[in-house]
Amino acid sequence: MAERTLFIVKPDGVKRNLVGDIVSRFEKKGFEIVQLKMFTFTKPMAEEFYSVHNSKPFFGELVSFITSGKVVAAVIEGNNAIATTRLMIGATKSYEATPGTIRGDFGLGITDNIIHASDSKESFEKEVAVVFK
Ligand code: FUP
Repeated sequence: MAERTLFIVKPDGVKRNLVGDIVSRFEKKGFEIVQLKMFTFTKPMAEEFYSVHNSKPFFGELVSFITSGKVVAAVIEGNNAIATTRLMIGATKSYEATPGTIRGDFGLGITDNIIHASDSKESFEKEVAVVFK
Protein backbone atom coordinates (compact mmCIF):
# COMPACT_ATOMS: atom_id res chain seq x y z
CA MET A 1 0.00 0.00 0.00
CA ALA A 2 1.43 3.36 -0.99
CA GLU A 3 2.44 5.33 2.05
CA ARG A 4 4.47 8.48 2.66
CA THR A 5 7.30 9.14 5.05
CA LEU A 6 9.85 11.86 5.75
CA PHE A 7 13.61 11.60 5.97
CA ILE A 8 16.14 14.27 6.82
CA VAL A 9 19.83 14.17 5.95
CA LYS A 10 21.29 15.74 9.11
CA PRO A 11 24.07 18.39 9.18
CA ASP A 12 26.82 15.74 9.35
CA GLY A 13 25.47 14.02 6.22
CA VAL A 14 25.26 17.30 4.31
CA LYS A 15 28.76 18.40 5.39
CA ARG A 16 30.16 15.05 4.31
CA ASN A 17 28.57 15.34 0.84
CA LEU A 18 26.36 12.29 1.34
CA VAL A 19 23.10 13.85 0.11
CA GLY A 20 23.36 12.40 -3.39
CA ASP A 21 24.22 8.90 -2.18
CA ILE A 22 21.41 8.90 0.34
CA VAL A 23 18.70 10.29 -1.99
CA SER A 24 19.87 7.83 -4.64
CA ARG A 25 19.34 4.85 -2.34
CA PHE A 26 15.69 5.78 -1.88
CA GLU A 27 15.21 6.40 -5.60
CA LYS A 28 16.83 3.08 -6.50
CA LYS A 29 14.72 1.27 -3.92
CA GLY A 30 11.67 2.47 -5.86
CA PHE A 31 10.36 5.36 -3.81
CA GLU A 32 9.01 8.48 -5.49
CA ILE A 33 10.39 11.77 -4.19
CA VAL A 34 7.34 13.91 -3.49
CA GLN A 35 9.00 16.94 -1.83
CA LEU A 36 12.63 17.85 -1.32
CA LYS A 37 14.23 20.88 0.32
CA MET A 38 17.42 22.17 1.90
CA PHE A 39 17.11 24.44 4.92
CA THR A 40 18.55 25.13 8.38
CA PHE A 41 16.44 24.33 11.46
CA THR A 42 15.78 27.26 13.77
CA LYS A 43 15.90 26.45 17.50
CA PRO A 44 12.07 26.69 17.90
CA MET A 45 11.56 24.41 14.87
CA ALA A 46 14.05 21.87 16.27
CA GLU A 47 12.44 21.93 19.72
CA GLU A 48 9.04 21.28 18.15
CA PHE A 49 10.41 18.61 15.78
CA TYR A 50 12.06 16.71 18.66
CA SER A 51 9.44 17.55 21.33
CA VAL A 52 8.91 13.82 22.08
CA HIS A 53 12.47 13.82 23.45
CA ASN A 54 12.25 17.06 25.47
CA SER A 55 12.64 15.36 28.85
CA LYS A 56 15.62 13.23 27.76
CA PRO A 57 19.15 14.07 28.95
CA PHE A 58 20.36 14.39 25.35
CA PHE A 59 17.67 16.88 24.25
CA GLY A 60 19.94 19.95 24.40
CA GLU A 61 22.65 18.22 22.42
CA LEU A 62 20.10 17.00 19.86
CA VAL A 63 18.69 20.49 19.27
CA SER A 64 22.15 22.02 19.14
CA PHE A 65 23.30 19.45 16.58
CA ILE A 66 20.29 19.59 14.25
CA THR A 67 20.49 23.42 14.15
CA SER A 68 24.26 23.37 13.46
CA GLY A 69 24.07 23.39 9.66
CA LYS A 70 22.01 22.81 6.56
CA VAL A 71 19.82 19.71 6.28
CA VAL A 72 17.99 18.15 3.34
CA ALA A 73 14.44 16.93 3.96
CA ALA A 74 12.42 14.71 1.65
CA VAL A 75 8.92 13.32 1.60
CA ILE A 76 8.91 10.02 -0.26
CA GLU A 77 6.12 7.68 -1.28
CA GLY A 78 5.96 3.95 -1.90
CA ASN A 79 4.88 0.62 -0.47
CA ASN A 80 5.30 0.36 3.29
CA ALA A 81 7.36 3.56 3.26
CA ILE A 82 7.64 4.14 7.01
CA ALA A 83 8.88 0.69 8.05
CA THR A 84 11.01 0.16 4.93
CA THR A 85 12.75 3.51 5.39
CA ARG A 86 13.49 2.67 9.01
CA LEU A 87 15.09 -0.60 7.84
CA MET A 88 17.16 1.32 5.28
CA ILE A 89 18.49 3.88 7.80
CA GLY A 90 19.56 1.29 10.40
CA ALA A 91 19.95 1.39 14.18
CA THR A 92 20.11 4.72 16.06
CA LYS A 93 23.69 4.08 17.24
CA SER A 94 25.55 4.15 13.93
CA TYR A 95 28.37 2.02 15.31
CA GLU A 96 25.81 -0.76 15.93
CA ALA A 97 23.93 -0.31 12.64
CA THR A 98 24.09 -3.20 10.21
CA PRO A 99 26.38 -2.71 7.21
CA GLY A 100 24.20 -2.12 4.16
CA THR A 101 22.07 0.40 6.04
CA ILE A 102 22.77 4.13 5.69
CA ARG A 103 23.99 4.55 9.28
CA GLY A 104 25.80 1.22 9.06
CA ASP A 105 27.69 2.23 5.95
CA PHE A 106 28.45 5.90 6.61
CA GLY A 107 28.92 6.64 10.31
CA LEU A 108 29.88 5.84 13.86
CA GLY A 109 27.97 8.45 15.89
CA ILE A 110 24.73 8.62 17.90
CA THR A 111 23.68 12.26 17.84
CA ASP A 112 25.56 12.64 14.57
CA ASN A 113 23.89 9.65 12.95
CA ILE A 114 23.49 11.10 9.43
CA ILE A 115 19.78 10.66 8.87
CA HIS A 116 16.41 10.94 10.56
CA ALA A 117 13.27 9.13 9.41
CA SER A 118 9.75 9.18 10.81
CA ASP A 119 9.00 6.12 12.94
CA SER A 120 5.17 6.13 12.66
CA LYS A 121 2.30 7.74 10.77
CA GLU A 122 1.74 10.07 13.73
CA SER A 123 5.41 11.14 13.75
CA PHE A 124 5.34 11.67 9.99
CA GLU A 125 2.30 13.95 10.19
CA LYS A 126 3.78 15.98 13.04
CA GLU A 127 7.24 16.22 11.45
CA VAL A 128 6.06 17.12 7.97
CA ALA A 129 3.99 19.94 9.47
CA VAL A 130 7.13 21.37 11.11
CA VAL A 131 9.41 20.97 8.09
CA PHE A 132 7.12 21.69 5.14
CA LYS A 133 4.81 24.30 6.66
P1 FUP B 1 16.03 7.32 15.70
O1 FUP B 1 14.54 7.27 15.57
O2 FUP B 1 16.73 6.08 15.27
O3 FUP B 1 16.62 8.55 15.07
O4 FUP B 1 16.34 7.40 17.25
P2 FUP B 1 15.57 8.03 18.52
O5 FUP B 1 14.20 8.49 18.16
O6 FUP B 1 15.71 7.04 19.64
O7 FUP B 1 16.49 9.28 18.87
C1 FUP B 1 16.34 10.50 18.19
C2 FUP B 1 17.69 11.10 18.03
O8 FUP B 1 18.24 11.40 19.32
C3 FUP B 1 18.69 10.19 17.36
F1 FUP B 1 18.69 10.33 16.03
C4 FUP B 1 19.99 10.60 17.97
C5 FUP B 1 19.63 11.24 19.28
N1 FUP B 1 20.07 10.48 20.44
C6 FUP B 1 21.13 10.97 21.16
O9 FUP B 1 21.70 12.01 20.81
N2 FUP B 1 21.54 10.30 22.26
C7 FUP B 1 20.93 9.15 22.69
O10 FUP B 1 21.34 8.58 23.70
C8 FUP B 1 19.84 8.65 21.94
C9 FUP B 1 19.44 9.34 20.83
